[in-house]
Amino acid sequence: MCAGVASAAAAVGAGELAAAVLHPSASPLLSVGSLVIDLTPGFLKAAVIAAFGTGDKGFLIAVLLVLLAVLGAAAGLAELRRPPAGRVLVVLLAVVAGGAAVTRQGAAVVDVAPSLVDLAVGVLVLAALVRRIRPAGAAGGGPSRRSVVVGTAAAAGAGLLAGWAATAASAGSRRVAAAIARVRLPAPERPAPPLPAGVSFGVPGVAPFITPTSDFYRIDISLAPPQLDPAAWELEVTGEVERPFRIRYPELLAMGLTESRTTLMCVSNEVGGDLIGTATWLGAPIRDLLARARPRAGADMVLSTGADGFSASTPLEVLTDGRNAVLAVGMNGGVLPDLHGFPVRMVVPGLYGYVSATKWLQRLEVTRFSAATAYWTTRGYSARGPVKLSSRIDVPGGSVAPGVVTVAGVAWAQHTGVERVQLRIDDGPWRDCELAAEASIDVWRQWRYRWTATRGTHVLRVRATDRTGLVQTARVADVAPDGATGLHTVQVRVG
Ligand SMILES: Nc1nc2c(c(=O)[nH]1)N[C@H]1C(S)=C(S)[C@@H](COP(=O)(O)O)O[C@H]1N2
Ligand SMILES: [Mo]
Repeated sequence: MCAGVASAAAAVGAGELAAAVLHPSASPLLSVGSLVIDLTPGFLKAAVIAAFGTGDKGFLIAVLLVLLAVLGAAAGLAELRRPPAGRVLVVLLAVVAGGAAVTRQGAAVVDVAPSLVDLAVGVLVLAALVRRIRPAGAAGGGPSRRSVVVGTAAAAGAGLLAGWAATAASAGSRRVAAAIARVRLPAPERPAPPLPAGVSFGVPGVAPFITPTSDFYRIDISLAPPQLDPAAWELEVTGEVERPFRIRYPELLAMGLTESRTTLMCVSNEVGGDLIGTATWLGAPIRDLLARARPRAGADMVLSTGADGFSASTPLEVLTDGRNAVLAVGMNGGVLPDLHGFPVRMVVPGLYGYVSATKWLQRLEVTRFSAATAYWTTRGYSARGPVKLSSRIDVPGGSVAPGVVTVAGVAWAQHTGVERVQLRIDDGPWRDCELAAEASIDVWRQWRYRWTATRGTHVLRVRATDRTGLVQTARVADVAPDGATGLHTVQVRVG
């Protein structure tokens, strides 16, 4: 019986931990909880809320845990008397949890993963513990009582610890969510110019011109984002400067904010990949902060550090040449979300994220490339990372019917501007595509081409040319050390 309870504890703990890491809303326990809430008749829900107030969710979880302990005990007894009945019960419980997780609104197939962890850990621990309890047969002696007790306690302990870690992690994110909800951002002192009509062709399947925050790619070295309290946040501006200083969040908000649109991209983006997005950022100009600190002659780099230990080396020149390099506090009209660096992050047009886009920012150190290296530079990436001119075919994919087909996508050359996009079909000539309106040289540009598709399999390739006349190279390069190159190529079946 204890073995059953212990394996239930270990399983649930491991599953919750997996959920906390993978996708907090996929927690098997909370999913089952939500399912229970959904299935609970209204009068009972009202009664529970009346009795427990905002503690209603705690009550529900407590009930579920007690229920799980009882079912775990039953599984332990069943497994001992009639194997594999206990393991079958564990599988059934995991199926319920997995089913609850994937049927939630907005759930993805991967949300079943934490329940699979539940299942694996539950079955393994139960089988192992019961094997130890059951006499090992005529020849062997039984296991020592001590090993059973230690095993049971270890499994239960591990489960409780994992569950506790998961709960602690999500409590932190609730605190950040509350802090974000309290932030009131000022209106921009310098609003972004209105988006010109025609920046988007509106071709279905092409990435939206402004990437919705919820779809914006996320890349960082943290399993769970650092949880910073804006009331305690302070930025240190230091290094080779005449006047080092510290600035707090309210002071930063009061600096007079700029609204700008910038396409941000990860150096790990493969040719044709989607680690790229465009947002409207609200932030304080970095050059104003640097002007206040007064960099000394000879300094050529700003090393920025985030609360997760990440750092980026950004050329001082890029931060002071007048482009919209900002300490962003807002994204797409909202407060900067925790996953994207709340409360403050850097956004710099023209550079890959790993050398410019420090999230959960805490420190700006004015220094030199010859004196300091950043996180990815010590791991095989180059110290400087200007974004490479590139383009992508978003549609069509797979197969289409013969006739006129719209081929479309995006091209980018941040802080230089896209001059031209061309498409090549099979071994044909490069043909000019139609370009959408340009919002600014700091954001991507849509393109389209009306193709009369004939039956068969065709290969489409795209290439862009930037404002300086540079033509996108066909030479294939890996993402390391300074960004992938090559032409995005897609195969289309027409029939
Ligand atoms: N603190 C911190 N900032 C970071 C990173 C990180 O790991 N930690 N990753 C960088 C990288 S590699 C990229 S591409 C961008 C991604 O920003 P996003 O997650 O908001 O899209 O953040 C940058 N800023
Ligand atoms: Mo990145």
